[in-house]
Amino acid sequence: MNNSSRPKVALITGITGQDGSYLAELLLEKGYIVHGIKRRASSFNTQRIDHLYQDLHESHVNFVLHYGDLTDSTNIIRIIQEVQPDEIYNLGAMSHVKVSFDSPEYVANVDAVGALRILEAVRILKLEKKTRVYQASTSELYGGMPENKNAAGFYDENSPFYPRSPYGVAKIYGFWITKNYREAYNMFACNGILFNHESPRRGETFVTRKITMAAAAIALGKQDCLYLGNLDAQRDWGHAKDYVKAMWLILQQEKPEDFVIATGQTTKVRDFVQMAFAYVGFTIRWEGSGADEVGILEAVDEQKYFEATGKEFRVRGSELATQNSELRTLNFEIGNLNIGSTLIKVDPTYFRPTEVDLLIGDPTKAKTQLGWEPEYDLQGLVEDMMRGDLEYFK
Ligand code: NDP
Ligand code: GDR
Repeated sequence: MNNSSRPKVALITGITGQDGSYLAELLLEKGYIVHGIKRRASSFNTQRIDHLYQDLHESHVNFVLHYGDLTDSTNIIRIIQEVQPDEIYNLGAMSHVKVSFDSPEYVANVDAVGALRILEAVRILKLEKKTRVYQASTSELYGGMPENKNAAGFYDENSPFYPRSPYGVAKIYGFWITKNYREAYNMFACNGILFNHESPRRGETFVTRKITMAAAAIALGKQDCLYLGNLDAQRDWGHAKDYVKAMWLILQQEKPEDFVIATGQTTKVRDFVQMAFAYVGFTIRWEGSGADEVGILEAVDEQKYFEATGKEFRVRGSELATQNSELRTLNFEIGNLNIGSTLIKVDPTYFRPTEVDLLIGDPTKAKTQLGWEPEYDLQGLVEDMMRGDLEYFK
């Protein structure tokens, strides 16, 4: 609620995505009326927010969805005019870095010009004094250039940008146009420069979710092998639930400013693989190198495996299987899994034409100025994602 005790009104683009869904929950908890823009699709795209749906025929509706698209200015202007939001969170984007190499022009239209369309709509409607705008900027702006880290070895609010993908290049326009509208028109428009954040709701083609889904499916005998790209890429991974809190805090400040949101820790993709598989008791051994590298099941902690899956792990063997029908059933349930099985293979299809090798952010400004503190560490994130995916596959 604000001073006049009228509930605040927020508009979220990208409400059907990972962050949009957590942010909508957070704002509803805080008493906001939440409006969201969803795209018309031939199949359902609202799974992450279905639990928030309200029948518009009910009396006290505080969650409303509008059909729209960031490529359509007239639609954006009309929705903002109708909603008269106190806060806009522009989270809508084609957010997959690898896919941005396949559809660069579309990415520019949505991720770059889309941000402009939001800001221009606020200006055209003369809402500059009323409406605050959050722009979803990203650590991809830094491009992982080692020479651009600060003296302590982190990327912070003052580090230079060097984007390495059509996605990063589009997002750099979004960053600067937000800053320019702040300076040119005195708008309360801010960038959150968020490092990677994940959750059980993460899209299934991003690397962390791909790994946790595969670890769960392989442990349950529903998948044989996981194909990955660059195992040595390093990312600063946090939990999306923590990061949407920072988005809100950024718009509650007295002055509009930009903030880095990160954990300050970086981890290799291959180590995230180890952590996810360790949740089901598996140890992975790496063999080979480059495109020929594989991950092999070296050992299984049977107790951990049982706690995570509810199944007993037994080394597969034809003698055992013929002697004992119970074991035969268990072996059947866990498919072809065995000590020595190749569980991970590198597939160069997933390599990127230009890669961001390492990202690590310095969240000091957010911690001191916003009072932001994440609740999850990486281990907590992995556990949350593994629990979700084991549940899903069971
Ligand atoms: P998701 O990919 O999960 O969600 C993207 C959202 O944007 C979806 O709701 C999607 O709709 C919507 N969208 C895509 N294209 C359009 C369009 N043309 N018009 C309107 N909406 C569109 O991303 P996240 O939730 O992970 O990220 C949210 C934002 O934060 C994005 O802008 C992303 O680039 C940025 N970001 C994300 C980080 C992360 O680690 N997650 C880190 C830093 C920045 P649909 O469901 O129909 O596809
Ligand atoms: P990223 O996330 O590109 O950092 O962008 P992603 O999870 O796609 O990749 C992270 C790193 O893992 C390597 N990798 C793979 N990536 C994918 N997707 N699939 C694979 O099989 C695979 N194998 C290795 C990648 O090469 C990369 O180095 C995310 C998105 O949410 C952006 O929208 C956001 O802006 C940034 O995070 C911060």
